[in-house]
Amino acid sequence: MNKKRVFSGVQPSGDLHLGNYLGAIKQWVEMQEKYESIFCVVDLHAITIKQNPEELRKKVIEIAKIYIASGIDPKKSVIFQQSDISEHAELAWILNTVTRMSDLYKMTQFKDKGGENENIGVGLFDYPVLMTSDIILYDTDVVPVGEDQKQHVELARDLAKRFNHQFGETFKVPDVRVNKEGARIMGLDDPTKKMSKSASSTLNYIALTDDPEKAAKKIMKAVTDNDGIIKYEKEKKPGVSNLLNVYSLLNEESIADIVKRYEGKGYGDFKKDLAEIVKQFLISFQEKYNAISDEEVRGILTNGAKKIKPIATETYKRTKKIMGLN
Ligand code: AQP
Repeated sequence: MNKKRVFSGVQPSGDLHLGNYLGAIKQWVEMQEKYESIFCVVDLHAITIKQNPEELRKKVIEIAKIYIASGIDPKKSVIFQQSDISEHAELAWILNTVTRMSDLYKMTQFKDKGGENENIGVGLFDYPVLMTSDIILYDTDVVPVGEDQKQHVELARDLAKRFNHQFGETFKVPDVRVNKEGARIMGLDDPTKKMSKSASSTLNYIALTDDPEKAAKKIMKAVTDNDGIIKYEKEKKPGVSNLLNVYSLLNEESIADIVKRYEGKGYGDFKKDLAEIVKQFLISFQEKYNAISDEEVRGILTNGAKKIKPIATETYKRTKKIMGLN
């Protein structure tokens, strides 16, 4: 039986953080064993906000290195750069013609990123359509993402179905997969909002490229509460619950076991141990990251694009044909 296909990606903008790793990349690593896996560095998405071209070039290499250092094996999975395959943008244009303004106005991420502002870029508004194109271009079965991207994958499902209904069976309708535990890692300085690379303070997140000592200090400074009891209560104790979540995912241990171990102990002990876990995780991650050369990554991206170009070409041809285009 043919393996099911997985597709996902991360934007080469800002610093990749523990939220991106625990919410998305960590599950990709597990899934690559069972699925035919395609992981993209989505640079066309990154340019929906202003980027410095030189920085962007570097960032693409950095993200691909992060994939590999996290455990994505280029022998098992395809890793490629979105702008290497022109069909992403071409199919997005076609999909624009079946997308309604009302579909996109509903997207909470667009609203969060300043949807009310008249001067906001059209690209940011259209971002979910490009994301739909990324996914359905490869006849994707499953899209593993963090909670914040779930709505976009649901739109991809709707657009694929709408297109199929209008023109005839063309696209596979993808399923979304959100990892229950890492779905939403919260900001360390404000645990009521998601950890985000565009946060105003670097105390909000732990970047995968952060100095491990400094990262440990960020854990020590993380916002908690005053009742001094270590337990998981997302609504009442968002800070402690978030730290428990990170602890559990990095140490591969259940939250219940961790809570039991810290019974009667204070936040100081708990944070100190978590700070050490984060530090050790980063040391080991960065060791792998630093062992990969830029040249190697460029080769992997080029090979990845070569490998999957035929799938994209076939889907795009099929789409044009069914619509009466050349
Ligand atoms: N805090 C988070 N918890 C769990 N998963 C998260 N993801 C992002 N933040 C969290 C998941 O990471 C993947 C890649 O995301 P992206 O960088 O392409 O875009 P994003 O979701 O917009 O990430 P950021 O950090 O929040 O960026 P900004 O600040 O620019 O908005 C996705 O699967 C995402 O769900």
